[in-house]
Amino acid sequence: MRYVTAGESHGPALTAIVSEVPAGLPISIEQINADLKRRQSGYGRGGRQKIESDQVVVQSGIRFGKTLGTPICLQVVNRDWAHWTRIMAQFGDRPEGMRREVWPRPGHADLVGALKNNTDDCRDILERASARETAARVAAGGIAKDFLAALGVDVRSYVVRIGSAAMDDDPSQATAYTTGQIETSEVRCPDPEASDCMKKMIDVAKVQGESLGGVYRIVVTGLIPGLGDFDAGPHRLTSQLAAAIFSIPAQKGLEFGLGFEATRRPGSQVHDPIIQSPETGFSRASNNAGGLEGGMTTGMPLILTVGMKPIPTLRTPLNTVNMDTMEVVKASKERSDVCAVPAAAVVAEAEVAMVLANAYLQKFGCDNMDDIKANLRNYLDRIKTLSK
Ligand code: EPS
Repeated sequence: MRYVTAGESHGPALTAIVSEVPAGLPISIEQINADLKRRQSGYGRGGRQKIESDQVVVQSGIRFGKTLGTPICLQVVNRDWAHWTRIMAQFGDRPEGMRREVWPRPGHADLVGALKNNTDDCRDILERASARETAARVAAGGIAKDFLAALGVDVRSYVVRIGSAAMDDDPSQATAYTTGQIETSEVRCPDPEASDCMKKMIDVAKVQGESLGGVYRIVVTGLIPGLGDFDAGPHRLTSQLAAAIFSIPAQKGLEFGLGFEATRRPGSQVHDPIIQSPETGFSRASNNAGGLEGGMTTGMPLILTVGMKPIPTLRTPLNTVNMDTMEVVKASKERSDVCAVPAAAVVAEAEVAMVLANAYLQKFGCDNMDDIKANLRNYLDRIKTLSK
């Protein structure tokens, strides 16, 4: 399963084409739209989210609620396009006197993108570098999530920290929280007290013209052992998950399971003892590894902890250099969010789901859901005892 997205932040629409999807997979458009809404929500979002109300339009690949095994084209309309038809016009000459963006924001793609692509207007860069594109990823990831759900796999996320406001939590507790606890919080944090602190922190940052980053966890349950491979670097699920997380703008850190804490402990307090029973087959007595050993899933929950940097657009901007005059000036003040950590976690769910869906398809075939499920059952029976 692969996806490609197209679309600028203030263009007519975002598009995702998801290909190599097996036939016969039930698709929940309601679930995809619910995820798009979750991505738009979260305390600390800016004015743009009041304009948009993201809903997916399916252009191909689905019939009577199930996939056809053909490319699925998904579209999310940009309502804001109505205000940008002149600035983002696809054809015609640039209108006389139209402002160019020549005040690149530190931390954003503006400057390096402009140097690289040889443009004197950072808008040519920032329109695509904008995190608006992640709406298309969430739509695409919805297909992967439906595929995983059909195989009994659940992907969720919650926020651990925003700025310096954190909940008291460690990765071993990551499976303890219910969807209700997470999603009723405006910052998607299951601890109500910590949620309030995070919201206060966002309020202060907003007044100061600041932005905030934070930390969130991705938790995947229902996985089988043996997804991914140990035979080559690119086949390791660990490297694929890391690439997927770092493909999301502003994600700067990633820990698996116990993460960096494992580097402080001796081996006996890090590795998870192996256990076995006729009912459950092989398992682990603990899950410090976060569900991965040797680049493969162990069958224990997959636990990723991700760090996001603060958004680069500041209402109290940092110094930059005017690209026309080379004078020191303040960076441009694009309308922006104060904090998008709760939203980034939803995007990461989609990215992780796409990696895991691919790992299942690689292992069990990819034509249709019935064959995949039969292959999966056969595999699970075999690995319970390892007898041939
Ligand atoms: C973004 C700037 C803001 C954000 C945007 C990412 O958009 P605008 O310039 O239209 O105010 O709201 O994110 C989204 C639109 C979104 O849907 O996530 C940026 O510069 O990266």
